[in-house]
Amino acid sequence: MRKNVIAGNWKMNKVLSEAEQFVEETKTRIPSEEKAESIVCAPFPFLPVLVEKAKGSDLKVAAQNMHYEDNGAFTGEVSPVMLKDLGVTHVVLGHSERREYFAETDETVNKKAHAAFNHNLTPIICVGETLEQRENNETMNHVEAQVKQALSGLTEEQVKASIIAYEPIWAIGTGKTATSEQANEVCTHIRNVVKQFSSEEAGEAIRLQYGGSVKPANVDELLSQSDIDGALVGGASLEADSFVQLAEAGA
Ligand code: G2H
Repeated sequence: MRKNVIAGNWKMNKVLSEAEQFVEETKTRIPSEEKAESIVCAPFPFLPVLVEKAKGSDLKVAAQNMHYEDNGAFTGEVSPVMLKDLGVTHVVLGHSERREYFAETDETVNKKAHAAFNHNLTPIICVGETLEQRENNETMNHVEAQVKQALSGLTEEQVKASIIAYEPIWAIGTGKTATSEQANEVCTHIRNVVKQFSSEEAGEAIRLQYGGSVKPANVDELLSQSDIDGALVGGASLEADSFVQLAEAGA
């Protein structure tokens, strides 16, 4: 009933010509939007060109971050108004790399989630625990707190439309994937938290991705889990064939 959503998070990789070539090579090979959603999360300078290139196809273009204000004296920042104006549809919020290196907090993630919905952008909200938190059995409490703070104040309809990416930090770019059972256990918990926090219907509707060293070889097993509705993929999304395989797995 929930449509899978496969998002490639390029992070700070590629130059414009490579990004354009990627869209050219993938846009006609990904599954139709009715079967699964396929998204590329690209660096800011590529966004207008990629949106234009992807027009008429089922490929959607996302940003990897944004500010929560519409405009103003925020040197170096990009606003939701700018993203919407370009034709961007989704925005990644609170990725662990932004939390670690750029002082992103649960509070700013929440402000950004509100700003995204105010401008008709779908947020992909990242949550996840460190290795230390996992070893101290703090995973569920930590992720629960992140989810509640990120979604605070959103309407039920907005919660339903949100995407949450569960990315255990110890599995990001390390080659260590959480087992599909470990990933599903946390996603089930997130869904239950959303059911209590918002409504039963919102918990059923919200889509939960797993992220952390996802690749064509492990995506099927992850997606076969009851509470995993997609993947947020870094390294394995950079290459066109690999991205197409991942997107096909979502269909
Ligand atoms: C986790 C993921 C994409 P990778 O950050 O968001 O990256 O697939 O390289 O672990």
